[in-house]
Amino acid sequence: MTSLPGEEVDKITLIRIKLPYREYFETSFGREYEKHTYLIIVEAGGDEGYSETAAGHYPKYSYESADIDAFIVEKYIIPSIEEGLSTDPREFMDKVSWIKGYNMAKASIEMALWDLTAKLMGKPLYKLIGGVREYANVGVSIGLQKDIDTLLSKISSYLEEGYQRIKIKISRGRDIELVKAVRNEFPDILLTVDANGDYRAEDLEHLKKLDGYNLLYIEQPFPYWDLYLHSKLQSMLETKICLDESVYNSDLAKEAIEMGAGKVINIKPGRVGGISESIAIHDISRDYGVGTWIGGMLETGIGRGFNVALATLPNIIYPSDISASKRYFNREIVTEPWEIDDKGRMWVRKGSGIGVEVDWKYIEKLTVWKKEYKIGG
Ligand code: OSB
Ligand code: MG
Repeated sequence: MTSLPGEEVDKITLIRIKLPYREYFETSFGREYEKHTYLIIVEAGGDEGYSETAAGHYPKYSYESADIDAFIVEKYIIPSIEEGLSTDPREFMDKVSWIKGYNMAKASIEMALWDLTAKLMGKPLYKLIGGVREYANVGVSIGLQKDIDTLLSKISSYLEEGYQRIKIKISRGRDIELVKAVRNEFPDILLTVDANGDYRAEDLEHLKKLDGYNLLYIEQPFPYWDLYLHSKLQSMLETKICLDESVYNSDLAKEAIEMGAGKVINIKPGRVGGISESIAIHDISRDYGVGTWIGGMLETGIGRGFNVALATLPNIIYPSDISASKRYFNREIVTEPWEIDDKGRMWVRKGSGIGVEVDWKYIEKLTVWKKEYKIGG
């Protein structure tokens, strides 16, 4: 990476918000009815960078949550940087590397620094990080539904909208019959399943039944810490395994690939600690011939801007979990909702950084609390 501007950061603002989802989202770890996150604003050189934490209302996807991350920011991250911070995201990561874990908390600031850096350079973020196209190829992730008919009708309307790939959530006891019904109705679509780590060693034989439905891959069948079981299942299957929760840094990406724990990697910037680490995982996967895509955390229009930028990288060869704003929210916190075209592409914004305008009036209504931290002398 070439040299980045490195202005001095003046202020960091954290705004804890909640906003309703259009409908609840159910996975093997439970239902979420509202988006809970905090927004970050970093200020330097008269410009502002934005981001949000990917962590949700409760620590169910991982040990992080919006409130836990806000605490980590105030208690450990701010004291590590308050004497002075340059806008270079890599310097920020060095300063907080002593804090174990909490990748989403770190990423919430690292990503705002990338947005700000791109703005200071007057460049769209996707160009700064080496994107090779001006759009993301996108699919949709559909939660567990009340019955199979509802699932099938949702799939058919998302396909009509243009989504290139359908992912359905599965869990122990709610799997084969869903896949069978979907394949029956839609024999040729790009189809994947995501278990969010619900299965255990005793399910290995059962999971073999997922072979034979022509799935593009099976996402995260086992808990995040269990690369061994993933490698065992991968050796029993024709279908590729895709790792999500398990891969939280680039060393793990390399080792998971080498031990045969998966043949596809879902990259989420929050989960891995930001944009730099996302690029590192992207590059390592490419070196091994492993395809990647960008995952989603039901982000607001701010987080989505980063996901779209990352999805323009060359080794993003599968459709990403990046859907239109209206799939998540009745009203967005950015002034222009994200949309897809009829070929299932989401186009990057032309402005510098992630290129979104924020609807501050609406955010005021969604605000639970707000804090400001002065940085440097
Ligand atoms: O496992 O990919 C996941 C949402 C929240 C937490 C975990 C996951 C998801 C999704 C939704 O699948 C992806 C999206 O549309 O943002
Ligand atoms: Mg997943």
